[in-house]
Amino acid sequence: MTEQYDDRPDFTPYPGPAGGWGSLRSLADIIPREKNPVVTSAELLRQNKPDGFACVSCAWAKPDPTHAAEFCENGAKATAWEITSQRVTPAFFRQHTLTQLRGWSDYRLEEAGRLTHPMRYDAATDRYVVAPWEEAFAAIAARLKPLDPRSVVFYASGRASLETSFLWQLMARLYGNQNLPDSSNMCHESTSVGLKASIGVPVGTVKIEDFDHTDCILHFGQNVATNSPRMLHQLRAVHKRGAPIVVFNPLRERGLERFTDPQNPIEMATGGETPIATQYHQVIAGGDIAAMTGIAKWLIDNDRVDHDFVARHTHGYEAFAASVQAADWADIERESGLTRAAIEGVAAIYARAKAAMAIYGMGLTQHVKGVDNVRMLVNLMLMRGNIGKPGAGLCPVRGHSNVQGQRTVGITEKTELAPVDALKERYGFTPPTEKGLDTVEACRGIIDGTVKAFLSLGGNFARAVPETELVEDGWMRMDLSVQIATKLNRSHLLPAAGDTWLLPCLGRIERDLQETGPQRVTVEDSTSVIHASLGKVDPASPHLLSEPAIVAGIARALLPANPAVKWDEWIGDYALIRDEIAAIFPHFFARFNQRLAEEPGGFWKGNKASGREWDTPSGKAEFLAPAELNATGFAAADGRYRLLTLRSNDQFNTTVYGYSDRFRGINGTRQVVLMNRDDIAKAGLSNGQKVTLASDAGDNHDRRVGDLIVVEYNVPPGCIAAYYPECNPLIPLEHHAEESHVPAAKSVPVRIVA
Ligand SMILES: Nc1nc2c(c(=O)[nH]1)N[C@H]1C(S)=C(S)[C@@H](COP(=O)(O)OP(=O)(O)OC[C@H]3O[C@@H](n4cnc5c(=O)[nH]c(N)nc54)[C@H](O)[C@@H]3O)O[C@H]1N2
Ligand SMILES: Nc1nc2c(c(=O)[nH]1)N[C@H]1C(S)=C(S)[C@@H](COP(=O)(O)OP(=O)(O)OC[C@H]3O[C@@H](n4cnc5c(=O)[nH]c(N)nc54)[C@H](O)[C@@H]3O)O[C@H]1N2
Ligand SMILES: [Mo]
Repeated sequence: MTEQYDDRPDFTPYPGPAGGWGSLRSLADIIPREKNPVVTSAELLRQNKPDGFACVSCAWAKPDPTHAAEFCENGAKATAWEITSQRVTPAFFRQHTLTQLRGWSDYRLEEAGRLTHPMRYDAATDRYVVAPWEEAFAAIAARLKPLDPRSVVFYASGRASLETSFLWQLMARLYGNQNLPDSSNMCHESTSVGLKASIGVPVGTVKIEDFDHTDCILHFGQNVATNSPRMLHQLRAVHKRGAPIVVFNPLRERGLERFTDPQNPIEMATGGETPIATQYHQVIAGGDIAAMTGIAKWLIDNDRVDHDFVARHTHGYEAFAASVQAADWADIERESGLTRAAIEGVAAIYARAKAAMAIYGMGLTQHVKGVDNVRMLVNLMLMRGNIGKPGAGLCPVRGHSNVQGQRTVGITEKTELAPVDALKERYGFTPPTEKGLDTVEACRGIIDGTVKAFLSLGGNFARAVPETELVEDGWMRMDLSVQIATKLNRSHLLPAAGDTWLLPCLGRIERDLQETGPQRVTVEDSTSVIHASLGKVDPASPHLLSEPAIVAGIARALLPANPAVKWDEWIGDYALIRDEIAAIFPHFFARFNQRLAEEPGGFWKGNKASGREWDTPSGKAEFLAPAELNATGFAAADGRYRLLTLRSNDQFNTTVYGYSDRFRGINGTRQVVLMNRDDIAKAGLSNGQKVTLASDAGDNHDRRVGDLIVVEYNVPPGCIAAYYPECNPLIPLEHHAEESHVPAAKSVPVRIVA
């Protein structure tokens, strides 16, 4: 798995802006790479259009009306990746044992192409062999029936549609558990927990129109050009209006510095570029609470707090203000890595704005104090009344294209968030109320043997989670592993001791033909807008089933007949699933099908906090003071670094499209560790040397990742950066956000072993 793509890796800083010709050139590379020429024209133009398919990449909002071409470099990669002409056929599995395939890189596995047939693992030959769908459903049900429902996990990765996700949670609850961990548990769960407590909704309050009205953006820990590139259009427009964009990020991410709009012919022709960030602050990893505390301190000292809003709409201000005033500037400077003057400069910019917006990503959520990071950002917004007016608000940038929507339709392990009464009434059963397992708890169960079966609706769980080695060992002792997927990945290569099934499904771009004709599905974007998506491309194989059909197939075999639960009818017409969603969640989805028809650009599901209605125990927005300035959850020590795990510009989570992290100038390899020049010297290392990283969590468990090339890089001292998922074996399972259980992947304590 340490396979190097190129034996001559290249580390040359990237001279250009994000977007621009570089991104078009990269597109020209991608299309032939996936061996699919049709992707360029017709398919891309249908992306994110009312009559087209919702992009399978990120969850960023689609403006209405849409741009002429509402796609981006990485959306195009995701499309090409899904509709590749490469196939993983039964012949492929005749050639390769799972033991052999475990030696392949993530890149090579997925590059092999789309899965074509339902497969059962045959332990005698160590290979996947073809099995008919009905046999798969019956065998899975036979394994599950005798198990204690508490020992079974139903994981969902955030790409699956609202329709599939609804069926998934219903199947789990009818079976008898709410062990429904979601990729969101590794991602924005800190947001869901933090925002809920502070402002009463678990999601952001910003709508795309707010970008037209904002006077200032504070931007924390999100890599726009790579992970939500279409947002560059909004940021560019904000910048052109003269509104400041202040960035906090340990790395100088190119897309936040400057951007050329590849859809703007004049900029492309003249080589013009728009700077994005007005100010760029290289906060140290885990230093954001300190930086925000400094900003808050200046606002208080200079009497720039909106006292009217605070009195009318909030609770807990006095205690919060006292804690901010007690913070010492020397501590703030040390913990943030920024100077007092720099922080005060930001505060002054922020104080001038009539409407300010806060945008953030994994740089805030994936820390031991990730929930405090989120709450502190809310505190800053509340201090100046920046929630619930045009141009203001919170904008957590979600990951997978429907990850927010899955939570909306009941994928949750928490009873208080589940529609227990509605389910009970409509389907005539008693839904489980024992709290289910989240991602970290599911991993604990896999490791200690209490989880016996794992069903996965997409994703690459074993590769995405921390503590790789123990999780993989435990995985292979389970009774059952069921993987519903489009492409081969590492989680599929870990056979359970009992049965292992690999069930290939249609992708969202593909035509989904059921009894009543072609079916649409729906997704929710980062701004709570619900969109329909209609697949147009021929399925990768005639043997594929849709995700809803696979879920229904398992459910039908597993569960006793229930006249209110009409799996067959629902699969024949997904509009009926939407009627079920509307019945269970009427406050968001009343008249679901009608609204889709009335508002082809998508409909907004609503958000109380953005109307200044605070669904909290006090009925007000809560100021919640963090206990510490440092978000890492561990102390500084000699030789201990904070490791940030990063995505490159050439991957989607564990899917590695290629080895070109263009904007960061890292090409030909992912086996790198980015280090500050002084740190390299201090550690007695040299640029280009290979090192091993070892976990320094103080729990005496030996975790190592070797063969990493030291690359001198502009990162703050004490912070080093390397790629996810290659470095996941270094993350202890118990190194997670305290309240949300999001693995703390943005500051992992490690040592360097030369
Ligand atoms: N093309 C593409 N698009 C994607 C994805 C993908 O892998 N590829 N993944 C999708 C998913 S699931 C998600 S969740 C999102 C992820 O999108 P992002 O939220 O952008 O996640 P990351 O790329 O992991 O890291 C975000 C940034 O946080 C910075 N950072 C790290 N530590 C800190 C810190 O302590 N403080 C601050 N202020 N910044 C810090 C890093 O330097 C990096 O620029 O993107 C989604 N979109
Ligand atoms: N160290 C570290 N670890 C991290 C992170 C980090 O920043 N650092 N980020 C975390 C985050 S934010 C997330 S969201 C998780 C991601 O965790 P996951 O969501 O579990 O992982 P992905 O890599 O997105 O899943 C990729 C696989 O999904 C399958 N797939 C793709 N499209 C479809 C589809 O349409 N249907 C089905 N059924 N399957 C499909 C393919 O088989 C593909 O191999 O990782 C987390 N892990
Ligand atoms: Mo994510």
